Amino acid sequence: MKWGKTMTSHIASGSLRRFGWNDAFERLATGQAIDLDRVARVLSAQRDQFLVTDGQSERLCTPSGKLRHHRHLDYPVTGDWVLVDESVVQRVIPRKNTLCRGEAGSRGKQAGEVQREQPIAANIDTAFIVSGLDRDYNLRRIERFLTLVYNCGIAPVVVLTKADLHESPGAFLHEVERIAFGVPIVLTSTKDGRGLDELRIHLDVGQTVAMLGSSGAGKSSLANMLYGSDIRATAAVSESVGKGRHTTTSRELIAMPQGGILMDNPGIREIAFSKGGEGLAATFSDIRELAESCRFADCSHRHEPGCAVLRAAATGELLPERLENYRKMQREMEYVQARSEKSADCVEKERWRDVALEIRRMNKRKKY
Ligand SMILES: Nc1nc2c(ncn2[C@@H]2O[C@H](COP(=O)(O)OP(=O)(O)O)[C@@H](O)[C@H]2O)c(=O)[nH]1
Ligand SMILES: [Mg+2]
Ligand SMILES: [Zn+2]
Repeated sequence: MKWGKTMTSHIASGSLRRFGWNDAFERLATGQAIDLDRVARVLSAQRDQFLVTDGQSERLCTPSGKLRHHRHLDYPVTGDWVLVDESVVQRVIPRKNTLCRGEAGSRGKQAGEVQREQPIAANIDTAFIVSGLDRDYNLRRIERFLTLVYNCGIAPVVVLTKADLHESPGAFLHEVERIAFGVPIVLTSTKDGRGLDELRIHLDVGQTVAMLGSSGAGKSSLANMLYGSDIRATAAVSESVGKGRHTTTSRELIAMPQGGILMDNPGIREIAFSKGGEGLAATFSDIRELAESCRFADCSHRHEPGCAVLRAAATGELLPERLENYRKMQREMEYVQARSEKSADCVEKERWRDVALEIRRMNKRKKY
């Protein structure tokens, strides 16, 4: 145990690695003269309380006053590496990537007031886009998740669960292959264990995998199968023991026997687009390729003459639903982009207001 006590940084680094610490973070820490004894990873985050681990033991921490009062600073989220003193989280170590929450229905609600992207999880290597081969199955939703995941700089894997419900689930696999170019697609079933070995590859030592998908997709069942015992309450369990057994809010990061770290995060299904990502281009590489043959370089593929994308949609080469989904996300991203420019402007104004106050204070002091 190293809380409060000191430990050689070599040992500290070793324990942290069990939770995904790696050379890149270590270089960063060394560059910022961060004492590894104070580093911990956030297993779950509530408003004023964080469950963190140093790789050896867990503890509950509170945010420092500085974190609490300066909302422009990174506020800890699940998956973050943080600096801890006693039981107080001092700050977040720069993130590799971030998943952000969308503000559902907030478009246009707050006229004038701009909300910023709200991070919900950080430092993720791979995302399992979990989709049940039941009513949950929806190609457009998979496209959406792919775009979101690419946008955040995370590698996607499409996981099609409940394969046991079908005679020949391979047909679904082929259908998804046509919208997820070059993405690993895995058919799984917790009834017969198929596909689990393919998933385990991604849970290699130091790798953090987040499971995204609708409620009921089979994420917790998958976590249990991969772990080898029931560590997550599934819908089946909740039903059998009745209400009041919702462990989904407790620990969101699980150190897996394979050496990797799995994030079963219920809130994650609300993720929204962040600005400036390459998600659309990566997910819709077919549209991007078609666009190269459009007459105009800045073709919006909506009404222009000589548009190769519209032509492909008309001939059926490109599915109209796919094009529609692309446009929908394009509009959302344009909105996010515009909003973030606006919010940068607000932040700048805020900063200047602070500077102006400071100057006024200094001038006052000078008078006496
Ligand atoms: N037939 C079948 N049912 C499954 C499979 N995986 C999960 N389920 C069921 O799907 C429901 C939702 O599973 P759960 O893991 O709680 O989903 P979560 O909300 O994504 O965590 C439960 O009733 C599970 O028993 C599977 O591979 N095959
Ligand atoms: Mg669950
Ligand atoms: Zn075009």
